[in-house]
Amino acid sequence: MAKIGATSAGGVERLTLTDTDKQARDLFVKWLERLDLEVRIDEMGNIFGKRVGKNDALAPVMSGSHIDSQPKGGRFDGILGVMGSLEVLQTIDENNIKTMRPLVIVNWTNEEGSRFAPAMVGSGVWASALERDWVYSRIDRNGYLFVDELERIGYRGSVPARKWPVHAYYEYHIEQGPVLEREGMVVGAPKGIVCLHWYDIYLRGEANQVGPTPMAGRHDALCAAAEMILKVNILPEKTGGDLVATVGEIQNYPNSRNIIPDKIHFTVDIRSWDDRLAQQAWNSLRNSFEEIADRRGCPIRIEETWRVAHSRFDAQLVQRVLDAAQDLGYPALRMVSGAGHDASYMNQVAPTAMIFVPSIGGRSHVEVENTLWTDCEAGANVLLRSILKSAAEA
Ligand code: HGY
Ligand code: MN
Ligand code: MN
Repeated sequence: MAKIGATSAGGVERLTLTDTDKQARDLFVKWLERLDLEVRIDEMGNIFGKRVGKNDALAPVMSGSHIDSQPKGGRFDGILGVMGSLEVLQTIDENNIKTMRPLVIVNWTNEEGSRFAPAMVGSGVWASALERDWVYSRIDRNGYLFVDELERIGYRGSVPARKWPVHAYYEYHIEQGPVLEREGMVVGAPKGIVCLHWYDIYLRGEANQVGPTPMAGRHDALCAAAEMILKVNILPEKTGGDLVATVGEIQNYPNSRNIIPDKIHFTVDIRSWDDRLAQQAWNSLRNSFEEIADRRGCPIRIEETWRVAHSRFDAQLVQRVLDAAQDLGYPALRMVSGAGHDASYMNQVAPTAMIFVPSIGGRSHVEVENTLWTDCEAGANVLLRSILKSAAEA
């Protein structure tokens, strides 16, 4: 899989709905068919592979994650959970195990939200948390429409992207942070995922020639943005708690060294386990943005693009992950996920838990993202055990 979209520095670039996403999807579907799974693709391009159970009328146990990546992303984020689930199904097959409940593996469309915002739209529409046609209408920075790109790569399925009963959902994923490595743990069992708030900020200034235009009276949109971006960065220090706040993306127009910038777009990402804290933080940020915009004569437009409340996973399933790790002799830690995952939405419609393995150096969303193969194997073993336990439940 890592050959598809491979970058020169050892990472991958498989932006959602691009040709590399398509190539990876096609390979994934081939592997599903090789396992004689019943393959379904829904209208969001989510790919499901189903293995029948002895009592096929029972709600299935589902497991999966995402194939798409960040630009210059890592070889493990998302794909580890897809390949881990595939490995579990292959292992069950090789051992001629017939589970009571059917098993379903899934690849969710556009978990990353980098090319088309927001993130997790495949699982979000399936879980009825996001509206399909709104997602279809999203546009990337080159003006491409989500639905056109989904059509173009041939993954706009006919099956409605609408939830059906799921007995348990497991998502296997790298931690993407420093905790497991620092604590010397092999497996992480997140108790849940923080809330995620995404905002888009648009500023208008007044373009002019940089030479003759006096400093006084300028409406420099990039300076207004710079002041706002520093406010975002110092916010967590002021609020305290586990809040994180980041500006990751910015477009400056016309971006010419000798024109005063007059159009800016930048993004704000705020996260916390405490939804109230995140909301308060945003309220105070929005007030300071408006004051800066006013003082600098740069009108502001704010889009509240996306919000997902913090998700507390099913305590019994989280304990099952910890027990499986313990049975297998892997040191395990209960923790919180600072990264968003499709499990946030799945948790709204089915009992959900995740399995983490360490990220070397705590790095992720970078080409040097890496995890020991022995840790990958440990996580897959815990996933296998957890799935088999849930699949045997009446
Ligand atoms: O934003 C996230 O945490 C995830 O990569 N979508
Ligand atoms: Mn991910
Ligand atoms: Mn990611």
